[in-house]
Amino acid sequence: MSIRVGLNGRVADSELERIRKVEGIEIDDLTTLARRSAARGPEAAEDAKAAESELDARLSELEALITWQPIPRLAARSPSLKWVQSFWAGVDALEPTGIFESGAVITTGRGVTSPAIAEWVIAAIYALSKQFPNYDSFKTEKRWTRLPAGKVFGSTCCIVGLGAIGQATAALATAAGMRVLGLRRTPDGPTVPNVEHVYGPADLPAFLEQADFLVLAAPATENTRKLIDATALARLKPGAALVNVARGELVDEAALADALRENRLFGAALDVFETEPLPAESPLWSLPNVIISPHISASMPDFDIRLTDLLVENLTRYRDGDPLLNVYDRNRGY
Ligand code: OXD
Repeated sequence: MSIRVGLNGRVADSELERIRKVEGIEIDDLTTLARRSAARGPEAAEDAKAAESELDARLSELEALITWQPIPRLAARSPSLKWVQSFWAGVDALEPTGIFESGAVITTGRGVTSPAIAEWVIAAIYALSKQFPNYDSFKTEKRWTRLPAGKVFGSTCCIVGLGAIGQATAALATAAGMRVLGLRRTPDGPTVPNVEHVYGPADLPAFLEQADFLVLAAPATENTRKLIDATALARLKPGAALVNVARGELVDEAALADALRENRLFGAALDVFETEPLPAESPLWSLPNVIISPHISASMPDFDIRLTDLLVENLTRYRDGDPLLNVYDRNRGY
């Protein structure tokens, strides 16, 4: 008998075909149903209700689920679920679904998009350093004003989080001639390529004081929420810049806006925010030398192929009873 695995998320047809070819697995594509059941507004209400009850019936039969977006009340609606594979590296969005308490194994998309995110970080570091956001705003005024440029080569890149994204960033930062320091939960773990020194959470102040570019690449956990608050920002050198590709929760956004407004920081590149989409009233929108992108640093043309490589591998392992890749550990928070 085959294992029934739900899929909630779009992948290219060619990749869906590869997933469906894994023997012993029956894929139930719930993507459209989940989208219909989440539709809001009076004209969608009837269809949403019908979709919701069909989704309930299909969820109740699943042994595993591959998901892009969290399905509301997943644990209650899918009591026989033994495994959930997320598209994402960070699985914090699954928290309200109750799945962490259900005993199901959760696996993440760790590593799938880390090369793209590392490229975004380095592109942002160069753009901030060379003042591209300011020049871009001058264009609208046809203004010819020269600004002092910073230098990336020889500067210090401090990376919080040395998982797949942190390590890919460290490799590119080293190639750009930067000195790389890292901070992670367990400083005494194995050495990390391209990282000169690994600090632990207790050394945060000494770590921050060295940063020309502070890069956040750690998951949102109890220990990292608001890690970069007003006190942490005050530790940074005048003229340092912040790059956040982790989660908005890691930063106190109001304190960051103050530090930028008062020119204590040189700039910031932000792909993630406390609230997404970033509300129109956020002061970050109008601050100079701030790069804002809509949580897309992971975007890459071959995402579906790389994700499918992981899905096929983990589906095969699950079927064969072998250890899964990227198992999420709730105690560590990643
Ligand atoms: C992730 C992301 O994969 O935010 O978690 O891109």
